[in-house]
Amino acid sequence: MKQYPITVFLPVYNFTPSRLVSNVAVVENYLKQNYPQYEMIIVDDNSNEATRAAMKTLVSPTLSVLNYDFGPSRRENLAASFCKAKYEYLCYMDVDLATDLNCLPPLTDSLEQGYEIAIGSRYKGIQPVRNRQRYWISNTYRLVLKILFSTKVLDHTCGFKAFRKSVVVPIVNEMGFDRTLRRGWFWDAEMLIRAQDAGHTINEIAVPWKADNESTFNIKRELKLLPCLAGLWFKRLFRKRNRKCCN
Ligand SMILES: Nc1nc2c(ncn2[C@@H]2O[C@H](COP(=O)(O)OP(=O)(O)O)[C@@H](O)[C@H]2O)c(=O)[nH]1
Ligand SMILES: [Mg+2]
Repeated sequence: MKQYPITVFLPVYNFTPSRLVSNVAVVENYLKQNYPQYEMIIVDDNSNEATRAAMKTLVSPTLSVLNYDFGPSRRENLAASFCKAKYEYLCYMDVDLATDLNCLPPLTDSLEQGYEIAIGSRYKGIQPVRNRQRYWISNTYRLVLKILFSTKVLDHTCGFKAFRKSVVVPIVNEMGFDRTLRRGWFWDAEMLIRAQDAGHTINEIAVPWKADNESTFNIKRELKLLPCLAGLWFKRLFRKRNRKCCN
């Protein structure tokens, strides 16, 4: 049993109702056995009726549901919810439980040891089993991030991350809310790039990960993130130039 409490965010969008109910029960059971105090917060991004109805059946003093009528936003509403966490250590995880729950304590222990951010990584030593299309998209994206931002992180996108609230909330505020919802999954990369620029400590931990058949991934939608990616690149370029001018 750990010595510290934790807030767990579960982002949800149009998820099979029966799986939602059983997976939330699995998470709750795991937290009960491993943490002295915990809370779970479901972040629903304007899901369909069936998913919302399933959420209503999930009544527990340790669970709350935040229903947004603006979405799907991928990460915007999730990030905006971080300030509502009751505890200093917070994490989010995909509700399809693609990452083994036993990987959660190493993440939160890293925070306890002094890291400010701890992230699950599917590319540390191992390559996740994925279909060919996702494999190439994912590896191309990783290469682009490395070339453009010199990031040290190997896997920005894994939906299994933990933060100190006092560190992540200011970053979220600095990033602002993208009302166009174009940023999508790039939110994760932008947050980690900004965190590295600000000198925050990040522990990247290898996690086993299994691809789930239920996926909201859509390449046409994800391509909308490209202007956001270019925007951050230019912002950093000008910041570097200004710094040089001042020196
Ligand atoms: N709140 C919120 N959650 C989302 C959205 N899209 C996906 N999710 C959730 O994010 C997690 C990962 O999504 P998934 O479709 O499995 O992505 P994949 O594993 O990369 O194919 C799951 O828990 C989804 O229910 C969204 O727009 N808003
Ligand atoms: Mg998934």
